[in-house]
Amino acid sequence: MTQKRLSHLHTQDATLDVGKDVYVYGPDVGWEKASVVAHRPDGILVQTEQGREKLVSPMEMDMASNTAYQGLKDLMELDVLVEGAIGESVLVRYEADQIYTAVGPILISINPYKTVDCYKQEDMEIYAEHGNTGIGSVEPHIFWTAESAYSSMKTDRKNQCILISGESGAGKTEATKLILKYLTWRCDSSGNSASAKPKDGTEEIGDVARQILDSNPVLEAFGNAKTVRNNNSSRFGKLFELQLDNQNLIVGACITTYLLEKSRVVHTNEGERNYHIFYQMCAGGTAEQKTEWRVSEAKQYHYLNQGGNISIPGVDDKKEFNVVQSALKTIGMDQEEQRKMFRILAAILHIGNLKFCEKSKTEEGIKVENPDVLKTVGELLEVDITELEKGLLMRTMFVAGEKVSIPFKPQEACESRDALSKFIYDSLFQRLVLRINKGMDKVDLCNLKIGVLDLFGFESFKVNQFEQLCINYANEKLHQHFLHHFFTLEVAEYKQEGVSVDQIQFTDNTECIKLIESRPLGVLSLLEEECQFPKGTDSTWLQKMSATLTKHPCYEMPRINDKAFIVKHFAGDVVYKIDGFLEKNKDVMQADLLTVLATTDSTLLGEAVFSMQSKNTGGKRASAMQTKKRVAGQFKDEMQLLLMLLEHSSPHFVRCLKPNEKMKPNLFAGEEVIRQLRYSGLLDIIRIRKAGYSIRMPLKVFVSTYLIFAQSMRFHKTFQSKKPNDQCQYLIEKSGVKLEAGAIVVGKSKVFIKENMHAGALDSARDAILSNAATKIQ
Ligand code: AOV
Ligand code: MG
Repeated sequence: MTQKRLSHLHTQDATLDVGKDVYVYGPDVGWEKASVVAHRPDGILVQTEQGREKLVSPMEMDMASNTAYQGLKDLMELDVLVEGAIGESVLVRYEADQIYTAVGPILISINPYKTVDCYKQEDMEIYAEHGNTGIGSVEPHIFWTAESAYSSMKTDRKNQCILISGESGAGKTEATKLILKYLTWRCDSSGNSASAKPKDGTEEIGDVARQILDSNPVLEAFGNAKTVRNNNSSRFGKLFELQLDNQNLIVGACITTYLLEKSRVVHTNEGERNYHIFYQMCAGGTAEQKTEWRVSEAKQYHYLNQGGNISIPGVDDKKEFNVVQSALKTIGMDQEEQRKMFRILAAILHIGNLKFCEKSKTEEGIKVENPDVLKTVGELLEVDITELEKGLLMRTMFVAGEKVSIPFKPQEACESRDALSKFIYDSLFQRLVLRINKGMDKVDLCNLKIGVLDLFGFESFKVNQFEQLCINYANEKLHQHFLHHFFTLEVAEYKQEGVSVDQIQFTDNTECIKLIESRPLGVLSLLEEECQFPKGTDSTWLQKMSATLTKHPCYEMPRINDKAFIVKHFAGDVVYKIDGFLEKNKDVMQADLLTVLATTDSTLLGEAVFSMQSKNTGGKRASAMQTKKRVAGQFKDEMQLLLMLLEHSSPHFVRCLKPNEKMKPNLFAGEEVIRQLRYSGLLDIIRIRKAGYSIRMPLKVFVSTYLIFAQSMRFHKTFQSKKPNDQCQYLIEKSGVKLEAGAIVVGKSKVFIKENMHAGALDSARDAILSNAATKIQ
């Protein structure tokens, strides 16, 4: 979505006099600092700080800031509010390895793509001691946000949630880990902890903290993968809830996950990898383990070698496998349980290598080309090999009440094979999350919660599909929550107080959300509907969308490719290719194969399959043929639930930014950073907060603070009989302070004051009276 810049200049502005400092805009470089050299008929000649001369139009210039060069801790304190100044200030900090900046209560974090030395024990101690006193006394930091969530919880006795957003690779997951590191330490060592620890040793808090921290390597091994945007991209969303008791100590935690990208198990694009755990097994399994799994090198497996990326620079899969195995132990999975799980993962790799071909020219039907692989799969899954083979080669149908078997074509068998792998992997992942929670969820002992939300970041690839639509939809919902918190509530408060709301303008994303989730005419509803038509295809779905949504402001048809549509997201336009949408949304698994899985002798697989079925059918044991809620519908419900939860907790926002697309340290692409700040609504927030009333005092507080202005009137009946808002008005007039129009507005229950300096002026006037009085007495 194109958004307006904060301001621009005109030739006659005094700020453009020769010799003045300005910011100039260039399409590739973004904003640069420069000074005015001369005025020419066709523009203004400037010299940039790098010494280049440029002819620019006043439209592409802004006046320079006198404070940005200092790299301000809080962007709200900038003297001029222009993009160039914001970029300059953030850059100055970035170059000094200060990756955090505050925007009022919001934290901006720029991915350093290198180790920065600010997460030590001493650093945590600083924030525990001073973090609650505001950004004045400490540097903005992820620990500062964590501390403010913790201290708000303590004082307000309300659930808190830290919401981390940003594009893929911006640093959300790293931020989440740092927050957990801080909070597990903080709530374990806070003043009252020592005396509050149970003496009988039944609830060793340290163990819970360790379990919480160790759940991360496990979840990352199973749910993260290399994409072209991030070598450790989270392919699922997660909400991590820390549970605290009435003494504010951690007693447990619970993880909720959202929509694991299943398709990655069977297919990866160029330059990408499957989930880390598979490569870790291949690289780090002992000889004994590998014999049991019958697994060799990663490059032997179709599921692992498609993207061409077997290893990630700087990552040692072998070492990671040891970390994961020991973390699995911490979360309570013993050797035997781990063994069972790895067998099933190994089975998935072998399933991917199964090949099918026609039996022969004369004989109808297909066969498995590599029966030895089939045998391995059957043994690892502990199912009957003949039944498994049947399930893979043909489908059972009921025709006029009679059971008939219809053989697949080789291509159909491959699809069915892949569906089997996806189902098994997803079931295992869900079970793993359940398993982690089983060890640490202590909701009964919990009094208040601090949530940390780490969703998959906004994505726009060359080819975007069903998964990207879900991911980007989730980001829209989160963005809406953010906007609602900062703007909608602000507008509502002004309106309620009878204060003019002219200045509050922001780029709302309601339309885009409506486009995606409206019923019956929204992208997801139409998809759902098409999935119900026996003859529905991706193309018929697109036709329906084109017929009904073309006029929507956030929907567009691409000019060249007719098998795609464009959604104008808050973070940019994304072209979605329609191929595979219906199939991914239906997510069907052959009933016959499900029946085979249900007969497994592996307790772990049986449990995983059962818990998956229960989840999809509301707890009833499903027959293999039972239909379930489709993927998009289920995801939409989950998002709805998440949003409800967020609305009932106090939010703290962290906005992660990518300094460049190359994943490189010390490289600041100014234009990229400003683009992210712009669409994330942060520039709007700075503008509105500055223009708006940052100080709000209840009428009574205002009267008692500035009562001195009433002087002799104070005890006078006429003053006492005035209504509180008239009293405030009277005090403002009597203060003698010269105020700009609208600088202070008396609302129905509060006095609204613009920026600190106006309150400062009132305070100075009051102090002057007080010190005068004091002198007189002396
Ligand atoms: P994401 O969670 O926002 O992307 P990550 O948190 O995985 O992004 O960060 C990507 C990579 O950036 C990490 O693997 C680190 O190498 C580096 N990084 C991020 N934050 C820091 C930091 N504070 N210090 C040092 N390096 C950092 V995605 O999950 O793709 O949306 O789906
Ligand atoms: Mg992540």
